[in-house]
Amino acid sequence: MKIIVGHSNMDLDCLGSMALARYIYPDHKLVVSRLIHPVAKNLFNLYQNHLTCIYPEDLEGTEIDDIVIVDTRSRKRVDEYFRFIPDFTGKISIWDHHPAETQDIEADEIHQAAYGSNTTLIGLELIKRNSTISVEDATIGLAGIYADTGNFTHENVRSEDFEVASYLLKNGASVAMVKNLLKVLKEKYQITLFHEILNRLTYKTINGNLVLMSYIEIENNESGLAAVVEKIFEIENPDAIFCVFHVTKSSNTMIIARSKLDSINLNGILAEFGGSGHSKAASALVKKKSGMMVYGLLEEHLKSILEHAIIASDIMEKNVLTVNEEKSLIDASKLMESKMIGGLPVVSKVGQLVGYITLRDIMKGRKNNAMDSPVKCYMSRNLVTADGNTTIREVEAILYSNNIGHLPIVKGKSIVGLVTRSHLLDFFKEHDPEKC
Ligand SMILES: [Mn+2]
Repeated sequence: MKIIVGHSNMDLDCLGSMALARYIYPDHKLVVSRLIHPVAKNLFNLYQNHLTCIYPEDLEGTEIDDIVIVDTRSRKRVDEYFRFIPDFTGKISIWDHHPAETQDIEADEIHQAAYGSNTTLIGLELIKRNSTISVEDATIGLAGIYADTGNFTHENVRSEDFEVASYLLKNGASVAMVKNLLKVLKEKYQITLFHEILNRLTYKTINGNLVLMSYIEIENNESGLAAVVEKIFEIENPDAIFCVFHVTKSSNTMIIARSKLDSINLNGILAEFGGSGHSKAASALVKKKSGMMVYGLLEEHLKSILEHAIIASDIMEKNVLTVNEEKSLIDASKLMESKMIGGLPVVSKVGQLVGYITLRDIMKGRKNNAMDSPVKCYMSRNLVTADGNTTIREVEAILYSNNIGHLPIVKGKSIVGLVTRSHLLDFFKEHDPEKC
């Protein structure tokens, strides 16, 4: 017998890959994991008859001579199948979009590319072969691409993901169905937990970073907790979130964390608790300790390890051009023209910040034929300012809520810098590309 397998805890991309792989390997049987990730449960329930699959136990005592592995190449993640065929010596082909690692399975054939989804990798082969596929498989495949690329918004997305999505649409994939299958919080307990965490969320500013933390006790270790944390992270949009779950039955404690800043590297932070993952998504399992204690330790650890958030004085323009309040509008307008700027902070003769004058204010003076008037007659005096320690997040909020494009940074009554919208955009381009 020849078989196709994906990784344990099958997700949508894994199922999408398996559904499409059957067109490359029509003589192979699909073997599905006994573990299905909560995000893929609905899809699997809906399509399991269509997929005509067998289970790992069915492999026991069967002669297998060819295995195709999709969406993984890690031995650990396919152990569930190989356990039943310990003497397997046949051919192994791999289709995987994950990066290679040292403990990977040795295969006779490896198809790899870092596309956003693994379904894309297999879909491209079908495009090459000019294959026509069923509406059901097209929908399953499309769900896989949407899921692994975060609806085409994750940084991993490639043009090929769009190309295969387009191919699947041409083959009749239903976007309405995909939308329905992609609902993140499917289980009732996930929704309950979602509300519970929201209710107990604490907002902390740790070294200038906005960090959300929550502590919850749950009876059993349910799967799908990470999806709940992610949903809250998406809605609240802090710099990082740390949810601590204490499982009363096993008295183990789980920390699930997400971050959006390069400066908050979760992999490093959770290493202290034996955790691992990526820099922006990681988790840890702490055994046999009081949950509240773990929570307390985590908070202390964050205080000591989190880098200071970037503040206004880090990104502000320090050599701020100003104009004296006694200067004429004509002088101010010449100065702005020569520097190609639209506004200037205005200072008194002792150097205190007293107002801001823009080209628009000067236009008013021109209309009134008053270009010789001093700047102080036309400048705006209601100034919004901030001090140098204001975090970037706060600066952004100030600019947007006051609908202004420049924020003078002051020390006492003196201007020490200026942050403009373009400074902020430059900063985001480098640190938080999602915002651009
Ligand atoms: Mn995948």
